[in-house]
Amino acid sequence: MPALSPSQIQLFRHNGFLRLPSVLPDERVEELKNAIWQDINNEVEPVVRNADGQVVRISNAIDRAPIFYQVATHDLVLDPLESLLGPNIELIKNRHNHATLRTKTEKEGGLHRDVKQWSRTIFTIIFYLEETNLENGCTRIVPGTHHLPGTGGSLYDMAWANELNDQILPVPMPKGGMLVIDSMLVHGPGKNTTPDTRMSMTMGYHSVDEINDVPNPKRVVVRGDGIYNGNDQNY
Ligand SMILES: O=C(O)CCC(=O)C(=O)O
Repeated sequence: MPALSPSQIQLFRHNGFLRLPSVLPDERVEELKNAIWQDINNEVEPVVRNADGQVVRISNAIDRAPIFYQVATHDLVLDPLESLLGPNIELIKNRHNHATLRTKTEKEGGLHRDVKQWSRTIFTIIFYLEETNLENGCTRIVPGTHHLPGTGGSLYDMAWANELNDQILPVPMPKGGMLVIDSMLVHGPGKNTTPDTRMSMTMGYHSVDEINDVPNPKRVVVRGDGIYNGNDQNY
């Protein structure tokens, strides 16, 4: 049976986001958090630092401890993704593929998209490793904006975005919860006003490109096959 119902799929396509129906098992979340803390504390490159020099992001997550890849390809992730992307799915190594710590020091994250054009969109999954709410800066989205025109410039630069400030919605999530968004959806993290951390991991996925037969080392087939269906072999 498909992991998502036709109504859930339709809502995702209409609104550009969907809370995945399941929550990751707690022991997987704890294992992942431990691995993230270990690499943050040991400052294992590549990392991103805040203005105080503190490591707040570890990049290239899936080439770190096996738990990163295990969570990114868990059945609770790939089953619903299969409902949205079909049977052949790639994990993208050069967009997202990071774990982030948001603390009181960071400003509210700017609203942005993850890709420039709707014909090249990907699907982003944000894995919440701690509960997120209004106080610790849950993700903010503007529903339906994945249907608005693409951008030629910065992913933060959308000429019409200011008109939509009143339409921003917060999306609180439980620990272990997962939010899938169409990456054209305007979104961004809120401000963490608490003394605690707000830890998350972000991954990007795509259907296998059936008309590309050039192996792409920045993509990993995580479900199904790397099919090729170009017509250059059957004139
Ligand atoms: O954590 C969030 O709320 C947003 C994450 C995000 O936009 C990203 O990782 O690119």
